[in-house]
Amino acid sequence: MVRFAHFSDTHLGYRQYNIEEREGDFYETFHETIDKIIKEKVEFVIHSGDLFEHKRPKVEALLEAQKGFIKLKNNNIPIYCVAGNHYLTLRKGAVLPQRLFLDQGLKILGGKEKYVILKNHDLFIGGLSFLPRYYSNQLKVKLEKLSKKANNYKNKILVLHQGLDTHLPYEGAFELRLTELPRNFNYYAMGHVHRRIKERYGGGFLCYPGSTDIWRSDEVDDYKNKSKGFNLVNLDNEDINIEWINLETTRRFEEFTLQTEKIEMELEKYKEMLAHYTQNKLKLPIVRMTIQGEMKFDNTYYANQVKQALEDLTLFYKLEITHKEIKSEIEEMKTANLNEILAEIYENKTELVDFTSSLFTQLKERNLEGATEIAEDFFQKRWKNDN
Ligand SMILES: [Mn+2]
Repeated sequence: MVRFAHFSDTHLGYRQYNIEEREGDFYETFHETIDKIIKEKVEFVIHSGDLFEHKRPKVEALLEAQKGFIKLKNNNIPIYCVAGNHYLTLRKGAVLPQRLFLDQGLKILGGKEKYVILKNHDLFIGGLSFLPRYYSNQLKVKLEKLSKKANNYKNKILVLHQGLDTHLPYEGAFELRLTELPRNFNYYAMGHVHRRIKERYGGGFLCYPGSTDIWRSDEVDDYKNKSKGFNLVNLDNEDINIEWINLETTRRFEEFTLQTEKIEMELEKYKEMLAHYTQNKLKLPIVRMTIQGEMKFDNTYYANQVKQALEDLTLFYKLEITHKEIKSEIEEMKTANLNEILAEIYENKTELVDFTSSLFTQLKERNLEGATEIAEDFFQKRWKNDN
């Protein structure tokens, strides 16, 4: 029986809404995770990518990571990690920031070395760095190789930072179909999707532990249902026990709706609801407030009312004023996924679809180097350089 912890998508250095406290929150949940992992007396830890928010992390983020890894090292807990999409770069000579922590027991999988073997447990841990959809054929070849190697061992773990079609269907952002994953592993330690997912696959379980903090507001629902945290895994071939460990330091997000007709009454109600944060000395929450209904006054009037009520009771609040008519128009708009649109434009020429969608994803993440690499690679493959 081997016992380990699995976490992911810590995004150290991320400063949500450009608020200093939100950057601090991500450090705090990271440290809570590390401290809880140490208490659980695991043999090793897996981190499935997006350790940092930026490809060139700020010094504060590097220092917090270092503190965490030193704690693990002092407890003799090695950490195995892969690189996520936040630092994709395939260029020769590109250096991952994780390399700073090699002396603290961190091991990078997916670079030169793609697996480690823990002989005492007859255990194979294989991992690959994130690859955009454009390279999905390469990804499949690499997976195939790892899968073959893993077959010589009783316990097999695969570490990936990729989106699967079954979990990122709408964004069209997946790089791999679930059915393309080799089936012989016992634990699939996944990163990239920020929701908490645990499902049966192949010879065991496929798990996204999700991010350790709320990175984007569309994670709030999942957080409310399942909390943020990490996985504690006991593994003995196909006998697997996975426990979800929840974090307590995650700052709360609240979502409120206001009807303009009853604005004063409703604001009073929300003020009362929010008062318990201060009373119990909890971190002040982040509130998303939607105002609906007939607008007797202009937006500034409503904005001021909300400001007076929420300013002191929240760390930050976001106000959205929706007019009924606009809302119904939006509801009628058809949802479309990027790859479906591209498939239509390019008449299903997969190579072009994958190229454009990978480029789009990289640019959306402001990863110019990643986009450049994909573009250069694409043109080199298709056309000979004539100069
Ligand atoms: Mn992420």
